[in-house]
Amino acid sequence: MALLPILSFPDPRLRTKARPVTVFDAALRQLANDMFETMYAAPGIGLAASQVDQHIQLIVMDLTEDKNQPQVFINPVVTPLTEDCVPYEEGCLSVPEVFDKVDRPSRVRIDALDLDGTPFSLEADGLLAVCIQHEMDHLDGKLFVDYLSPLKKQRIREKMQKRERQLSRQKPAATENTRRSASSP
Ligand code: K1U
Ligand code: ZN
Repeated sequence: MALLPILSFPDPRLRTKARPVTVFDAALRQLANDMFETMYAAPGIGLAASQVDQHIQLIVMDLTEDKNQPQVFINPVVTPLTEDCVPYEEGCLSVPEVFDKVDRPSRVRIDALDLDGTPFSLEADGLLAVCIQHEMDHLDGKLFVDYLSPLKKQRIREKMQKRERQLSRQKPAATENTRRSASSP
């Protein structure tokens, strides 16, 4: 098991579109396990492979406080089941310490594969519906800050860049992220 570095906004690698998974092997299982370890340590309730610079359609999630209901979604397709949208104060491990309201359809159907490549479907509402839509956006290169006003997004970008500078002063080895994100839009 390994803790993986999580990319931070505005790193341009977060804008990469994830490709479908075609091989269900030990390496995929290992990546999913490492993503769970990374998500639990953060701590978070979801993580898309895009956030750890692996651009495949793989999402891990665990919405429980006891961290005992791990869920894996591979090549997921999410279909809204209602036009009703509900606001939820979202957070993101790639935009640390920022929370804001996003409106999303309140009920969705999820069609996905598990780690063996076996298809499954479920209907989701509440936090599961919010979280899967947030993670699907990651696979599509989209972030929750993209739903906010340009002014809010700019302030968040500046806050992240300041945070990145402070972190790289404390820990010079963390400069790779800073270099890559400094020139991004
Ligand atoms: O994708 C991510 O960046 C993970 C994100 C998922 C998410 C949370 C809330 C709404 C939509 C999507 C997080 O996990 S942020 C951290 C968080 O919400 C949390 C952390 C510890 C306990 C409970 C929640
Ligand atoms: Zn996120």
